[in-house]
Amino acid sequence: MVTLLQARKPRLLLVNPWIYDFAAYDLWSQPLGLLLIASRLREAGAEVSFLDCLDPVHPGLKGFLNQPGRRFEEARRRPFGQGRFFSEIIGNPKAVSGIPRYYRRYGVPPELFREDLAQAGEPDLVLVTSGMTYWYPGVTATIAAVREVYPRVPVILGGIYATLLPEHAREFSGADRVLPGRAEGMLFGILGEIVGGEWERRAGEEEIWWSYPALDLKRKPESIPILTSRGCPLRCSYCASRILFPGHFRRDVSEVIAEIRDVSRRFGVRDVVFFDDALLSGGGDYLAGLLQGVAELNLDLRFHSPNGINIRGINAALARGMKKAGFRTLRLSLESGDRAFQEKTGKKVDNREFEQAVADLRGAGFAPDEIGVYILAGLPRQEAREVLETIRYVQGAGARPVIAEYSPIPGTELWKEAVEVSPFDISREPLFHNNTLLPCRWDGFSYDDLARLKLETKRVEDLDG
Ligand code: B12
Ligand code: SF4
Repeated sequence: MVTLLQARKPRLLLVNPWIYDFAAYDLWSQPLGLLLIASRLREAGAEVSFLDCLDPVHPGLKGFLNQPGRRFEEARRRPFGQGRFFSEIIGNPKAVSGIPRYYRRYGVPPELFREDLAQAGEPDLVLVTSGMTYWYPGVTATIAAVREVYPRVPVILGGIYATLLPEHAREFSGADRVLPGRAEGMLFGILGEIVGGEWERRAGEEEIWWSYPALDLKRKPESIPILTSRGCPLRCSYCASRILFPGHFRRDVSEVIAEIRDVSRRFGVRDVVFFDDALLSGGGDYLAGLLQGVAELNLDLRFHSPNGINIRGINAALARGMKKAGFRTLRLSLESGDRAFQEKTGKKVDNREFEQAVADLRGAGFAPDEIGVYILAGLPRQEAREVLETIRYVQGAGARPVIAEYSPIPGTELWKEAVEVSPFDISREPLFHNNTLLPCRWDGFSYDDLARLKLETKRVEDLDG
């Protein structure tokens, strides 16, 4: 436990930055890392405030829609806590000026953010988080807006972009300090340096922060983000998990059940969303126990795993438990039905295991359309034909293919090959990591191929077979 040993509480402002992208949909999006930090800082004695540039339910948004000369799109919320962000079309950055898609700022208009900043009052320090590497222009713009209002206040940047590309972030984000890695174990030391005060930390504790994220800082929590684990024991060649969180740690199941109970009662929300890298690694018993424990609470919840889950962990008992508990969004991580692909990228699943998992889920009562299966498209030297075969294979197995376009990630095993084959200069410009661009496109897998493959996934006639 960290405690602040001084009378005056430092005032810390935490900011979730804008997303700048061609497309961004709010699939239960949460700045979970930042909300965990907020909770820890408060427990330690700091005064914490939070501004969410992405806030889709900001009351000030209504006044903006019909402004002449600006092209806004309204936020739309959907019943399960996801939906469309508010956005504005802005010009494409130079590097992607040739891409015939509208580039947008997702989140509140800058005027509104600056007003909110001014109202929040001058803090001692601003902490900004970051997501995808190719969202960095949103981070830079957010920090610039903070500087306009509070030119003398130091800004620290952390999060996924800051961890995967710390040097780039140091050069381009405008932050005073870029702190790669998890906040655990380093944030309090840095706070001592910047805002002063003695932050006492007892050695050996808090290797991982499992506190409840400070959802009360959000205007309207619409879902419950849950982490049952951090990291992943596997090493798929396209994935950054081991860079972002080396090792694999799981929480005590009773703690997670208590968190779901407390948060759902406190905020009156029913949608539980798993944010784990690898929810089912180590098998399905953990999730089966969790769902059983939650079912006994009679809370009438809905469960979602928009991040794919490890197919190997699914068995008939877990499938029945998932159905009974109210699993609504289910995504299995197959990635490809091609055996060579499975061997080459990390062997996280094979086709026999996939077919068994789908049979178990169907046996438990999930309809084919409810079993979404991620298929990775656009890996270096991957042929469109292979993705088409996987689409047909998934449909034939009685599930629904969902294409996930590959985003090359620095530091991963596949990165070097991606740099070699990409027609874009991905090692110099993170904007080219954007999956919308199909960064590793080539003659054997073009943008048109991708469009055709997406249409193929919509074919439903095979599904009820
Ligand atoms: C859950 C998840 C999702 C969810 C929701 C994401 C969200 N934020 O709302 C869903 C399923 C929607 C999703 C979608 C996608 N995702 Co995703 N996702 C993740 C995942 C598994 C976990 C993120 C998370 O919340 N972790 C838990 C929190 C607690 O960790 P954290 O935010 O990193 O915070 C810690 C530290 O970073 C640090 N920290 C954080 N902020 C700050 C601030 C300061 C000041 C400091 C000091 C420290 C600090 O301390 C925190 C506590 O330890 C990550 C993998 C990962 N391990 O991060 C991939 C990941 C971020 N996703 C990735 C990708 C590619 C995608 C997709 C493009 C996939 C696709 N092809 O469709 C889409 C795009 C989404 C979109 N366009 O909107 C990539 C990123 C690629 C990139 N180039 O940057 C990752 C890294 C996975 C991978 N492949 O390796 N994703
Ligand atoms: S199983 Fe999932 S989280 Fe683990 S390394 Fe593979 S892709 Fe990453």
